[in-house]
Amino acid sequence: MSIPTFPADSQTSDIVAALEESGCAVVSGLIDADLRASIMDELAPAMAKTRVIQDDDPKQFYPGHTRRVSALAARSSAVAENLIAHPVSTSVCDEFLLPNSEYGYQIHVSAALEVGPGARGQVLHREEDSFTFFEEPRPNIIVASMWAISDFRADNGGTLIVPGSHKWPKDRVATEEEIFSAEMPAGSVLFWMGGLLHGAGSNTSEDWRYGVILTYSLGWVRQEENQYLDVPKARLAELSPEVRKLLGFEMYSALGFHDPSV
Ligand SMILES: O=C(O)CCC(=O)C(=O)O
Repeated sequence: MSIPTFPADSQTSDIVAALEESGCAVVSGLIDADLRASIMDELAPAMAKTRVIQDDDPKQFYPGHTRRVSALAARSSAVAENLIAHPVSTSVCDEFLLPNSEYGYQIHVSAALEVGPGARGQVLHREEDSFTFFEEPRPNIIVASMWAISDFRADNGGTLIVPGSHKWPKDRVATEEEIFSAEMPAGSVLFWMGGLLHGAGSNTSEDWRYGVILTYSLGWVRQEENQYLDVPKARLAELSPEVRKLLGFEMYSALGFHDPSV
């Protein structure tokens, strides 16, 4: 098994079929250099204020020589307007999440992730690991995406993926031969299912790897990232209704009412 790769004009049904089978898929050529530059410019002030983890503690989830900035809907119009509701992402999520969440799905996590020279590989994990109520393999709860803002290579920390592991029982451990690096040119997106083993790769190069992770979850589960605290009301008013809904600012059936007079 390997990571199936598709050009930008591919049929959603082909991407969905690959995701069902392998649990992962790359779609290349989706965002241009200007948009990538705008994303990096808008996130640069927050990135500059973020400490690069210096001392690597192998027990820590985030390896040394990496940094991350979250709350992307608040911080970047380029991400909010172009990536969160990207039609390729929403068509993939429609297929996998709507059957388990009839009123819609939501952003689970938004973050820009930089992997610097010298970073070790991240421990392999599943995005759905918080949902221990369900036994593996779980029903589809999460679809994850990673936008390549820089090139992703095996030597600069490209995401490690274990194709097929979304169908594995909990305790099966991946062998070296089963782990693949998601190599993709800048402008591509990697999708993977929430039950798939993955993690950031090690960076043995001189370059920083720059990705934007956007994960989507069923509308009735708790989001990993707290959008209600991270997106100020004034900023919310600037976002499109589609993006506001994706951030979780619309009721899901009876869930999520509030009193606007407070
Ligand atoms: O940076 C990557 O390639 C993967 C990151 C990841 O899986 C995480 O931080 O949960």
